[in-house]
Amino acid sequence: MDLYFSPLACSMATRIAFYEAGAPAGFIQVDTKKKKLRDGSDFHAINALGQVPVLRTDEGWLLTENTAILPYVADRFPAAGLAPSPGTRERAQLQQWLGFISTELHKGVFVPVLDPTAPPEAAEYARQKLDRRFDLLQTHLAAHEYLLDRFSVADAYLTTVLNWAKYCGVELAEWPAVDAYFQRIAARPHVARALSEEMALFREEQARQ
Ligand SMILES: N[C@@H](CCC(=O)N[C@@H](CS)C(=O)NCC(=O)O)C(=O)O
Repeated sequence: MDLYFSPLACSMATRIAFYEAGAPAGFIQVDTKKKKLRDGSDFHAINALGQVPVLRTDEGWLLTENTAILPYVADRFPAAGLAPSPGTRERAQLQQWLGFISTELHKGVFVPVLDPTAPPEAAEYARQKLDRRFDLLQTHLAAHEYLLDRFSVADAYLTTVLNWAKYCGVELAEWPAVDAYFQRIAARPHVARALSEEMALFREEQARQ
């Protein structure tokens, strides 16, 4: 499988899933501003929206959307236990968390707050929504080590999104259980590897720009 990714973007969740699963994977870097791959080819030919992540499966078909890609990768490597079995209550709870992270945090709050082209009113509106959502996380993580009973692809996604807090003035320390969770998950060897590799690629990309 190949992952079209941009350093430190939401696509990092899938890199974490690959590393946690010990899965063989290729990584194709995308400049999401220019919509180009490193070889200069047009990323719109891969995803009409010009967004990462895109997964090219072993059969060659393309899959977009974190909420689809992450369970797909987990299901392809079941021994890693990155997602509960389909049809179970726990699997429904995984989908619930993925939906929450994707819509309520990633797109609903962090994208407008981080996007330099967002009107200040849009960023402010989104920022106002953050506290209630982080309060929900705080309550859950004060009582749970992971989002589910064990590490799952939802933790890979949430950690990827929480990693953006420092770039937009969100003080994780205001939610101590969320902060402790982020530190704990970020210290997992496979997560730490993904974070440090993508940070290096992010810095390289910044230098090129
Ligand atoms: N609906 C997509 C959104 C993915 C997304 O927002 N990707 C961002 C990076 S975190 C991106 O590629 N942004 C570039 C753009 O929107 O032009 C998903 O959930 O997978």
